[in-house]
Amino acid sequence: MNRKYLKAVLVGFAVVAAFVILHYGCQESKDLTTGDEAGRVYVAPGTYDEFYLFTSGGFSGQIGVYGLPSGRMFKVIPVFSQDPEKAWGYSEESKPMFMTSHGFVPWDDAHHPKLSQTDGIADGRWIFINGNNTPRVARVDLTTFKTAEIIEIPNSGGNHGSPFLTENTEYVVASTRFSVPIPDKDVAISSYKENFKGTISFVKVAKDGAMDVAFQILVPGFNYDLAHGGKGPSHGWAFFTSYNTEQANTLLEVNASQNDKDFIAAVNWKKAEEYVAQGKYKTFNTSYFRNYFDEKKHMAFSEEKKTVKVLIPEECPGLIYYLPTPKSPHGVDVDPTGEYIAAGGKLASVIVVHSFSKMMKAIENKEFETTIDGIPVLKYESVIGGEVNNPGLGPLHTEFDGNGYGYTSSFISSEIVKWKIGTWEVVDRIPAYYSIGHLCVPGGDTRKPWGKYVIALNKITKDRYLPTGPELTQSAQLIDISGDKMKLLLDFPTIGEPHYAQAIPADILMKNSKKIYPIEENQHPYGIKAEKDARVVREGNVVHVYMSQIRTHFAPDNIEGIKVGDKVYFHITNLEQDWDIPHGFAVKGLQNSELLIMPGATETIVWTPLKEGVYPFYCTDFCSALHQEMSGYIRVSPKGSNVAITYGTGK
Ligand code: RUQ
Ligand code: CUA
Repeated sequence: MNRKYLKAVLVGFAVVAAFVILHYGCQESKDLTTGDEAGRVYVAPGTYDEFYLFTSGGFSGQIGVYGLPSGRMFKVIPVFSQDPEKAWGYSEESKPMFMTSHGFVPWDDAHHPKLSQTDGIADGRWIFINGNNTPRVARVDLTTFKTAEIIEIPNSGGNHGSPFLTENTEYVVASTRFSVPIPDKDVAISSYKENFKGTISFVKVAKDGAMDVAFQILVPGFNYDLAHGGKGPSHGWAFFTSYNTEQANTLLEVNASQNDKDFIAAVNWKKAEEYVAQGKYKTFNTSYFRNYFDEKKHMAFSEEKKTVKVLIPEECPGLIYYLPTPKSPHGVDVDPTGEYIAAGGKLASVIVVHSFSKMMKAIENKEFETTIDGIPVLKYESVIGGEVNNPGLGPLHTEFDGNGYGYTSSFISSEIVKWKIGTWEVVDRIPAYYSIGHLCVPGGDTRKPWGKYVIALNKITKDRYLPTGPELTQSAQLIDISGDKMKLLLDFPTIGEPHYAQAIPADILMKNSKKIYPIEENQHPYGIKAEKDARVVREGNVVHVYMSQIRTHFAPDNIEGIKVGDKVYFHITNLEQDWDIPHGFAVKGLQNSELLIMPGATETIVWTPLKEGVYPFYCTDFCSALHQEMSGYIRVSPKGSNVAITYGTGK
């Protein structure tokens, strides 16, 4: 090695060492400004370098999990769509998660991931996401990165303005994108104005995460688009944008773009709670499903609910107000202080920012323009806090950095515009490639954003990536916001359409990540705790196979006595108790999907053999050096045959 080279290496080491010392030195001086009994703490901006990014899959129905700043994808969490890789929606245990009042619905359009909060700060317990098409809200457990619950929203025509939260995750909100007859009935579409209504729903979230529709508010038949909960002084309120206040039912692109201003609905949900407690609601008969996954039984359960409490604004004064907002507003975003409510008017030439304190004064002084179906419309001049001029064309969504700035995505001019809260001046702008929809600052819609980055979530990527046929990837872009000027760092493609995304420091989730399911806690009725309990039981033409897996064999791995047309249930328990040792299962001709069973879990797949013969089965996940040996045979005999059930391993 020559001297010059050695010197370069030594200098390199010194730089790395200095970085490590600085890096970890600064991690130690974490500013713990708030905490709770579960040990969740908020750590000040700038302290964290690594984040998890959760993106919505849009029409894929799932959630993508990425690391920041690398932009590398770690996982797709199956939520609303069947996923044969994980048997989600194919295994007997997971099928109930897809139950709705319309039957088994194995797909949805997922738009807005939203991290649970304590005290207005993301706490890392769960992430929620809405299903837009067959109105639903899902809750994903962030210890397992697995969908834990899906609840259907009744009396809704499409759940877009969802699942935004109140400050302590008291409620998940859901507002209907499309107004419909409520309760739904067979009427002429042209009777829209007299028959169609909207609803704004509040879904209670219990301490353990269980969801239940607490109440709904019946609102005029507009299109309700997005939402955000208040925080700090505005805690107790939630805000919902609406468009199509024209109440058009055809050619909306023209007919719903007539009015100069539409509305943000401000809902006083604490007041709503009082009205509910006083019994001032109507009980509507309906049907909706709540599905949840039991981690001990390793299976999902479905329950149908039949009634819902509905509040009527006319009968509940003070419950809801309209803030006039130009023009066909889309996003509604509340700044970290809770005072400012920014609206993204798709067709507006300014970003309108309402003031919460002015709104409260205007309510007190009854500064109303008019009243619609019992909902007072406040005077625009009375509630306006500021207008950001020259915000780009087609402003949609705003996130905040916690340092006094808002960042707004502008779809048509394809850029992010940075503006100062209070002076409302635009201080910086950066192009996005191309046609940005949502954007995300880690914690950027909470009381204490972590700042550092803004992630642009783009709809179109023409010429940015290699062509892949008629459809090109969607993408995200990572932009550094730690200085005065925004700096583009990285592009990365995303799975599905990233409508919205949320990010949280890696440290908060990492330490809670579950490694295995303890086998002694496995309460699956068809699970087994040891290989000696493996067996095959015939009940008429139904056969239950109680099977185990451990490196590197199945028990049993030879099965005879199965007959053509039998309904064979493979109940497979993975006996491993080591992190990251799932085993798979697939048998030739299996008509649905593989199983991928986590350590300590039991899963079931059903198979109906249609032809006699000998069927190999095997493990699909490369689990050890002898993975290829992890296999077996099933003998299938003709329908009337008298081959007895026999089974075993190593005999
Ligand atoms: S939307 S691009 Cu579904 Cu949230 Cu605004
Ligand atoms: Cu088990 Cu491969």
